[in-house]
Amino acid sequence: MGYASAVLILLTACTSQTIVTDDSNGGSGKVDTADTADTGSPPRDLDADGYPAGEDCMDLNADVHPGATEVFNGLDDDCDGIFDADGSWSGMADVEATAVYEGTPYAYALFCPVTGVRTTLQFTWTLACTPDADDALAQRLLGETLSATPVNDAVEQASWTGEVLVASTNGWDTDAQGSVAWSTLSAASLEFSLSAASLSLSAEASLTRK
Ligand SMILES: [Ca+2]
Ligand SMILES: [Ca+2]
Ligand SMILES: [Ca+2]
Repeated sequence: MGYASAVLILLTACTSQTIVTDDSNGGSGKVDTADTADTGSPPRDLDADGYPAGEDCMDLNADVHPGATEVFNGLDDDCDGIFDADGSWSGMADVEATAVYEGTPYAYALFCPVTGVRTTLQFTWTLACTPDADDALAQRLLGETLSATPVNDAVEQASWTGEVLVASTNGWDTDAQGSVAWSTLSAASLEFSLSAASLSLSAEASLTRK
């Protein structure tokens, strides 16, 4: 064997030995060419809506993902952290009250702020009227402040109906019947009324979400 042939055999032997030294794939003896490109598992997208878990706040519902349309369903459809019409609400109410004093009815028209906070299952709100401080009879009949709050603040998806507690700082209170109807995620109308021998009252307000 000549010198050149010996070197060729040696090089061939060394090359073969180098290829099989990677034994990290379980000892199969095959070259693991995927090692350098292996960056872990691909992102999960269980509902196959194009948004992987993490970015998709509900990866088991293809209707819920960033950019989806938020609707009244108790879910955060667009994954922005806000469910349905949750948030702070406010508006002004036109309130008409007629109080009977010594057989004579006295009518008052008031413009009263309403503030509320909606969470997925509740809408807590308060109306607060302040009759004319210079009108002694209004103060006597209605009080310094006349307020209204829902007795039960649990809401359906886009509506609420129930009893409203109307209370005066003069120390009396009475029940009214009311409702709130959401026309959109950012607009709602509120109304309530009562009719009793000594007091009748009606209130209407348009509310908007901040
Ligand atoms: Ca998804
Ligand atoms: Ca949302
Ligand atoms: Ca929703």
